[in-house]
Amino acid sequence: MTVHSFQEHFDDLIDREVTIEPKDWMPDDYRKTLIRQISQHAHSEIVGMLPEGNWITRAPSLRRKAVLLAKVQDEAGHGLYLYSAAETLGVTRDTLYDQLHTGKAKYSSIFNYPTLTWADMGAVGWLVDGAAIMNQVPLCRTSYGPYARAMVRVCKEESFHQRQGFEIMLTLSKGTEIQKKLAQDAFNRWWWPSLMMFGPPDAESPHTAQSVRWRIKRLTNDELRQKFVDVTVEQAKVLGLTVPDKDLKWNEERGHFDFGVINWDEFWNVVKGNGPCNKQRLETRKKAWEEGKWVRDAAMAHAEKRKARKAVKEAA
Ligand code: FAQ
Repeated sequence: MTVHSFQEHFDDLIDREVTIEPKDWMPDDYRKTLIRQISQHAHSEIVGMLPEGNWITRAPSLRRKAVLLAKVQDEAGHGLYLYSAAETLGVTRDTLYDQLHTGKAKYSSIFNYPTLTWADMGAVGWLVDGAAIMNQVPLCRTSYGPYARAMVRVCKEESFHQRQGFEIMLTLSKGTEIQKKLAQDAFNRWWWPSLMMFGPPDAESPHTAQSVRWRIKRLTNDELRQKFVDVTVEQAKVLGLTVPDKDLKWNEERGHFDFGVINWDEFWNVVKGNGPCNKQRLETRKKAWEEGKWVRDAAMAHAEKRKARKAVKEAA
């Protein structure tokens, strides 16, 4: 087969919606794009454990603590599925961690904001996990098999995460005046950064057009953002909370909500490392990596011993 016919075969699989598997031929740029997106996604999951991990010891009841702990552990699991999916493309996990720790790799802007009150646990679950699901459900049909399959399980768990966040917001918004104020304050702080999670506007997104052609992305950044706004505004009504956007208005003609202008300077500033918590998040990840070295070394030594014992047994 010539490179040309490999390319034709690949294009045909994409057109027929047949997933691309690790051993299939794929264009270099398709591989690179997947490694970039899947690894950024994996980093987001494990850095994303930090803002909520911050509240595990301060959860207001044993039930809330158990639920939050389970949710944060799920995010670690999501990171692991995603790192494994990235490894099937020929990159090592050590390389990916190194890119995260040296600041070369991106992770979602949203995790560089602080979680100031318990209500933030509600807002993060409701809005951040809500935005994550909106983006990830279409990724269950992404063209790369291992990524699509990882997303199926991730989405089931994200759905529980979103509901637990919404339930915290519902409890607070039906509580005392102070609790309602806390819920509204958390909503005010997390709304705009959640809209930024979907990435820059399509017109300024360098990767969207090609990723849509390769069926890596099934919907564009703006399409997903609009779907999120339409769904979440209705949920805010159920909570009795006010969307912090004076320009928000139902547009009969479009059949969607119009919303205000997103502060893209803030977004790029956070992406470039200058958000409120970027430095703290990276330091925490690096410290966890360094302090976990003895665990990795012990696991390797144990594996070596088992291998040696097995070899002796087989030789006998
Ligand atoms: N933050 O051309 P595009 C979660 C970068 S998981 C930082 O539009 P693309 C679960 C982008 O990488 C959240 N950087 O790029 C959870 C690119 O930079 P590069 C993560 C961003 O890839 C919940 C440049 O801007 N989810 O929350 C962001 O086509 C609670 C140009 O952008 C995923 O990763 C951003 N928000 O579209 C965990 C989903 N947006 O690489 C814990 C999978 C864009 O050229 C607690 N990823 N950039 O240097 C995707 O769907 C896509 O990669 C997008 C970006 C939509 C994020």
